[in-house]
Amino acid sequence: MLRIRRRDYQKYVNECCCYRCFFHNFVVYYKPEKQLNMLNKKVEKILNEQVEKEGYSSSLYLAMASWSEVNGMAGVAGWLYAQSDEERMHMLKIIKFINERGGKAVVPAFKQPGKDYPSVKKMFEEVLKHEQYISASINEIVALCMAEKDYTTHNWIQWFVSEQIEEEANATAILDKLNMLGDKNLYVFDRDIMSLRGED
Ligand code: OFO
Repeated sequence: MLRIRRRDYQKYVNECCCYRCFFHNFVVYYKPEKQLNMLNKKVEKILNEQVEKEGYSSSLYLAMASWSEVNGMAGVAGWLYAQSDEERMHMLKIIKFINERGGKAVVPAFKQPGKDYPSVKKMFEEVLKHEQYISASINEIVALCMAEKDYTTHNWIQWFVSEQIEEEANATAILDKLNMLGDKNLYVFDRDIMSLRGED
C-alpha cells in the first residue's frame, strides 16, 4: 500500500507552489519503504534449495510407494504414499513462506528417483539416509538464519527441526522391526505398518 510519511509530505508541500510541482517532487523524492522483515537474498536462496529437496523427497517416496504397490505390499505403499503427500506439504509450506516474506519461490525440476529396490529393508535404509540428509540441510538453514540475524525465519524453521526428529525416529522404528524380521515373512509387517506412523 502506498503510504506517504508525514515528514515527506511536509517536504513536498514546502517546496511546492502548485499541485503540479507537488506531484513532480513526489515522483523525485518518493522511495517505497523497504518491506519490513523482508527475506534477505541468502536466506531466500537456501529456502528455495529446500523447496527442491522437499519436492524431491515427495517424488522419491512416491516412486517407493509405487514399487511397493506393484510388489504386493499395499500397507507399505500406503505408508509411503502418505509420506509423499507430507513432503509435498513441506514444500508448499516453504513456498508460501518465501512469497509471504517478499521473496520469490521457484519450483524447480526434480531429478528422477529410483524405479526398483532390492528389498523392503534396503528401501527403508534409503528412507532413513534421506531423512538424515534433510535434517542436515534444515540445520544449515538454522545456521544461516543465525549468521544473518534472521530471527523470524529462525523461529519459523523450528517446526521443520521438530518434524525431522519425528521423521528420523519413524524410519528408525520401521528399520528396527525389519531387522527383527529379516526380508521374509513381511505379511504382518505390511498389515501393521500404518500403525507406526506418527500423528501427521
Ligand atoms: Fe521428511 O522431510 Fe520434509 O522436511
